Amino acid sequence: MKETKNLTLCFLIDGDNICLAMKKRGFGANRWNGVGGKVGDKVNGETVEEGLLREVKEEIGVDLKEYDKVGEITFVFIDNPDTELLVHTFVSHQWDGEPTESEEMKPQWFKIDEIPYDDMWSDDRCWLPTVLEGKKIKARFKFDENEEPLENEILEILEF
Ligand code: 8OG
Repeated sequence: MKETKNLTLCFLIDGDNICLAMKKRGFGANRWNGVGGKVGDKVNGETVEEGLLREVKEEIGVDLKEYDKVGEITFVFIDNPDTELLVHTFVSHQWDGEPTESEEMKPQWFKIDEIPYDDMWSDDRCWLPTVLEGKKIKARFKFDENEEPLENEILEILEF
C-alpha cells in the first residue's frame, strides 16, 4: 500500500521580491526554498492550512494573513517507492511580522528574476516560474537515490 505524506510549502511575495529561506538542517539542507513542512508533524489531526500557518510561524516567525493555494506537487523517490510526498504549495502577499531566522531556516529576499535555482531543489525551475506567473499547477517529480531528477512533469495547469 502506498502511503501519502502531506506537506506544505509557501512563498512570500512582495512586489518583485520573493522570500526564500536557507534550510539549515535535515531534509533539503543547504538549499533555498519556501517555508513549510509536514502536516500533523507535531499536532495530531492538523489540517493542511493549520500546518501551513504553524510551520511558517515556527520557521520564519511570520503570521500569514492571506494565502492562495497554487499547487499540488507529488514527489516520489526511487529508493522509497511506497511513500509519496504531496506538497500543498501556497503563495502569500500579506502577513504580520518580518521574516526572521530560526534554528531551521535563514530567510532572505530575492528579486523574482534573480531566484537562485542552482541552489534549490532541481525540480523548482520546472514549476516555480509557472506559479509565479499566477498559474496553479498539479505536477509530479521522481528522484533517484542521489536526489537527482528522473522525471519532471507538470501534469495540469488548473484552478483549485
Ligand atoms: O519538514 P521538512 O522541512 O522536512 O519539510 C520539507 C519541506 O520541503 C516542505 O516545505 C516541502 C518541501 N519540499 C519537498 N520537496 C521539495 C522540492 O522538490 N522542491 C521544493 N521547492 N520544496 C520541496 O519536500
